[in-house]
Amino acid sequence: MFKLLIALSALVVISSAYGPAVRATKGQVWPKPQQEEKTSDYFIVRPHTFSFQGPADIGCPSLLDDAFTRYWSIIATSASLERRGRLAEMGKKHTKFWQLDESFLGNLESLKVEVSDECTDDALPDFGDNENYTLTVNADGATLSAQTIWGALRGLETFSQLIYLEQDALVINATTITDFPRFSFRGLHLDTSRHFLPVYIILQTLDGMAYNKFNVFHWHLTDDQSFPYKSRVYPELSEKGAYHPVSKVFEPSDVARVIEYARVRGIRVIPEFDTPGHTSSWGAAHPELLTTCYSNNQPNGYLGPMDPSKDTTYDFINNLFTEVVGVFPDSYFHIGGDEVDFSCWQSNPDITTFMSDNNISSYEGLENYFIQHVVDLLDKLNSKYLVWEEVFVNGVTLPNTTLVHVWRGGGFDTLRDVTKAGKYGVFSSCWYLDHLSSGGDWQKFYECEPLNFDGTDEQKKLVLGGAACMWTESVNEYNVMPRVWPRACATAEKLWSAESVNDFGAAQPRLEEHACRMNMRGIAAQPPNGPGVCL
Ligand code: CP6
Repeated sequence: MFKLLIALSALVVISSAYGPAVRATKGQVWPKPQQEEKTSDYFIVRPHTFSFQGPADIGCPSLLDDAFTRYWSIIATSASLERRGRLAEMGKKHTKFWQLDESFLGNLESLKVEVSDECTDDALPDFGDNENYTLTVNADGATLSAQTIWGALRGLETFSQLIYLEQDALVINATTITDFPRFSFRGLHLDTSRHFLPVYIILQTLDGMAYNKFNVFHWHLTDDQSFPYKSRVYPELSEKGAYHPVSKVFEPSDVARVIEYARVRGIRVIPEFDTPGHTSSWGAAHPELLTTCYSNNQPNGYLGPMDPSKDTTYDFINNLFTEVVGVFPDSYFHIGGDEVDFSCWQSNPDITTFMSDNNISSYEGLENYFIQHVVDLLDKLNSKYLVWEEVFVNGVTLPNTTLVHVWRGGGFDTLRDVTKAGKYGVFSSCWYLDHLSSGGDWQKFYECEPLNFDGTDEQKKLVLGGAACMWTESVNEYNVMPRVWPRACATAEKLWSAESVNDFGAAQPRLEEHACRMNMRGIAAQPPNGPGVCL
């Protein structure tokens, strides 16, 4: 009997995937700063006597003041929310009073913020901006110095994460941080076509991005299933192609709100209008844009990718993209180019004639013809672009400003080829947020090293960063946040922190703290490490 019990309990242990709960750290920063020194000396932060102090003569007072307001609220409400949880946990009204000891440095009255570059309140974050900052908290007080306003924003995020609750008081340790991003392109990609996502979800996503120092919101606006972008020049695209012409569309004011919300957080918004594939929804209002598919020499009722043989296709794209380049202030535009299904082109006799008339001998060549037109058009509009990797692999001539977005399996070899050709690469192959496995499921994201390919230092410098991708076939506003967070945090740390920050076991307690911190700030992040508790 006794033996049986032992055997049974061993079975239970073996079949249980988890050990003891991962204990969260306190006041650790995610993503991990490049250099950080801490001592046990500490200040108490009392939100109602604490303030941020900016330079009196700064050129971008609103950008800085708005950030001060956001971070003051975060610090102040984290105190009350955290304390409420604590008191409930302790089952009593008052916890032990703070014990003052020789490490106590007093109340922290302020964080002094310095920005050395000129800035203006309408500044736009851009490719290659300096985001460095230094933060010191010592007996003399607290100072944050940055070259740019964007670096100051990153430093404010770090400062807010250094503060934690200890015995019923908010405290911050004496700390010296020198920090800068490893990669300049740190993206989150969100598909708002497979399921419509309301603006409040996008704004929450941008909050989550700021908490993880992401700086590019890649907005996959349109796809086969719906066209939610309300265009001024072609309003019929969303009237007919959105899931609902009124409630499932992004009005111009919605788009403007997203762009501004992102901008003040130092986040660029890069829109993607995927062509020539993934465009079925465009056909609801404009079937003439799409290729008629044939079976047995007859139209079979299906429409395929855009019809590359008609000048009217390019006129249409020209009008729409001229609008879009004007609406989105970023210098880059994502033109898609992925997963074009050649079978419909193949079936259509007019396309066959067009190809022989124009000496185009392959369907890759035909796609290139199409993309070349779109690229020429964007060049005229003075817009730079990203393309999905197929565009590069198929051999389209691209200027060196193009960013090739590597997404397929075998991405390391593609990055090698892209950079060998002197093009910039952006990496997503191992960061698919829609792919699930059991548990916290971020280890595989964390253990993916984007520069793990055969190439020279020069080649590796051409990898600008990457993006975690949220495709929304099975995701809507009710499950998108916990699916993105905290798993995207793993990507954020790969893209910000030093290459040597790659120890999953060491990251677990920090992500445990960070996910709880995001919960406290209103982000529905799921638990990262299995069993545990937020205190
Ligand atoms: N939708 C679009 C998708 C994908 C792509 N483009 C995709 C397909 C398979 C995987 C990941 C993403 N769902 N428009 C490719 C970029 Cl594994």
